[in-house]
Amino acid sequence: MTWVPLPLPDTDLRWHPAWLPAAQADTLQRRLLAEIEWEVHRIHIFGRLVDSPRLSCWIGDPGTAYTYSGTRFEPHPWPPALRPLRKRLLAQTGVAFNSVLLNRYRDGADSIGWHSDDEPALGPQPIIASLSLGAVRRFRFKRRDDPAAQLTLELPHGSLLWMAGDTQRHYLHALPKTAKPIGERINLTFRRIMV
Ligand SMILES: O=C(O)CCC(=O)C(=O)O
Ligand SMILES: [Mn+2]
Repeated sequence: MTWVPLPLPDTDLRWHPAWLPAAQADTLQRRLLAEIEWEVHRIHIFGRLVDSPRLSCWIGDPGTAYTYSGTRFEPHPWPPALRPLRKRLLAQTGVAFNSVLLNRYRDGADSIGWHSDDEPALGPQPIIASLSLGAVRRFRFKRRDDPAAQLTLELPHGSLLWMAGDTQRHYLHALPKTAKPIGERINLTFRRIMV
């Protein structure tokens, strides 16, 4: 598979703007909307427990409980719609992802704030494969020790973004709110929890 490298110093960042053909991406989005038990995750922000501004579901193999933003999530089992994707990722990248966080942004008011996916359970150099479905949203990186060092991407339906190496160590990322009238988007971040 041919990745397009993304030019951000001290990262291993690449993407595939059309990893899933549009028809497959449509079907997958429809199935996930219907089959996933979408939940509002309660997370800690600045010491307060709040509803996150999106819907989510943590899925994984037994033993892949995930703690982020101070809350622990037990994994839901893999739904049939996701099993072939996980196999395809293994075949194409050699990485045996054992979990995936699904986020559903119902409209432009849903978002995810600046963070990095650097939980200890992901190891020192987390490998994350991020699949986007639905409305195109802006995804931003900024360097921790130099906030002027930034990269902005528009993540289209069916695109796959690869974050590895020291990406999480040096950079934060976010999906900001938008005032544009915009439809639903689902994002899947495949991860490997060290069990
Ligand atoms: O929705 C996205 O593209 C990113 C989601 C994200 O950063 C996360 O789940 O940690
Ligand atoms: Mn993230």
